[in-house]
Amino acid sequence: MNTLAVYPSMIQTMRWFGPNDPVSLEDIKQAGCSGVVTALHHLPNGAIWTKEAILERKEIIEAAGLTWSVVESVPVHEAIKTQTGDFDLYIKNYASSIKNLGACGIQIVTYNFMPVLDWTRTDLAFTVADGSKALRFEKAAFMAFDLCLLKRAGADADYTATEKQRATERFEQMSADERLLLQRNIIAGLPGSEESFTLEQFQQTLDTYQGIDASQLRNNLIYFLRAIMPTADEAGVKMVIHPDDPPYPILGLPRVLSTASDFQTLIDAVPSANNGLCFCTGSFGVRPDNDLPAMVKQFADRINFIHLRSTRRNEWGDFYEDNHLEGDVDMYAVIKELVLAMKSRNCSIPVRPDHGHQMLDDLKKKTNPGYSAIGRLRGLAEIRGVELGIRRSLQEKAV
Ligand code: DNO
Repeated sequence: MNTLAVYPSMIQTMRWFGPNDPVSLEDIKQAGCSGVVTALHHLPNGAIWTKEAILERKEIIEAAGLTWSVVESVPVHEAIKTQTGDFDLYIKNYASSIKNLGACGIQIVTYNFMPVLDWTRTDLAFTVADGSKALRFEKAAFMAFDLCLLKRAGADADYTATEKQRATERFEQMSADERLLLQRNIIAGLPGSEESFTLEQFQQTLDTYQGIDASQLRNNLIYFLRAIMPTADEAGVKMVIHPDDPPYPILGLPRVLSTASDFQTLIDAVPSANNGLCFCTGSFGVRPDNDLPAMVKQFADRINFIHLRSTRRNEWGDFYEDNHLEGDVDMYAVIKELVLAMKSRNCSIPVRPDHGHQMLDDLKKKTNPGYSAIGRLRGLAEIRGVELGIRRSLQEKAV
């Protein structure tokens, strides 16, 4: 008899970038996962995901004995975010993809509404004390990119005199190669972001946001959700928005999903139960004013996908990705709230260890930044242990 049955457990998954991912489905299975999180990365943003293409991918996953638990992501075309050009057509295409996914039995879809860049880091190989490599966002380097490499019009007004001085000093310390690497890290596209730019293209894309402030971007998001949600409801698909990473404005671009109040505004505007959240502790956790366990409690009915990762920040606003149970995120308290949420909803929610350090044998390999096998295996193993301990002690208390 499974004495823990009354406390449902999370569905353990890992992200898989498709057949070219150096981490195989067999690796993911050996890590103890039952599910896979993936997307049709080969399709351009805005294209309709046909049933044939979805089923082809689904069969590959199922042949390995796994389930396609979550789509991450069906990317939102930039025209939808700025409401320009063919945005209505792209919304229709998006709805068709959702309908097709639902028809193929895939019921959770992640997306984000971050302008231009998906997640952003300045350093993809930051060596931590134990010799493993982590992803890092260093504010001075980011400002140096903005002010000295991109030379963005308006950047000057976005920073204080002290920040500008730090940025210039940082820039002067960098070699030509380091400057190029920084630029590449920021605009050449991180895994899953689907977009990659040259410096000129990047500036042109930033320019498309002229005149779009946070309230306009929020309206565009609400417009998009109101348009697609009836299709999602009919198809039985839960939409889960991923928070901004980092969770504050960068490059003069607006942000609309960085705090609890941002998400509350979204569900007030579009109340469908399928308007949900991808609860990413690494993204939300960068802001000290986000109380993560309280957010799980507040949105217990809306969290339909979980990313567990912990960041460690300093007084400058820099952060790096720490081990999953270290850093600023109180992982025990977050997992406990998640266990309670699943209990009250009587359901299991898919989770993935979000990122991991490049470590051990993976240091010798070419890996997708953040998505090497061994670091994620470690993260998942730790999370799994914490969850089991919590479920078991709650269960024992109950009997
Ligand atoms: C980074 C990821 C993000 C995420 C998207 C969701 O590792 O968490 O790229 O997949 O923002 O749309």
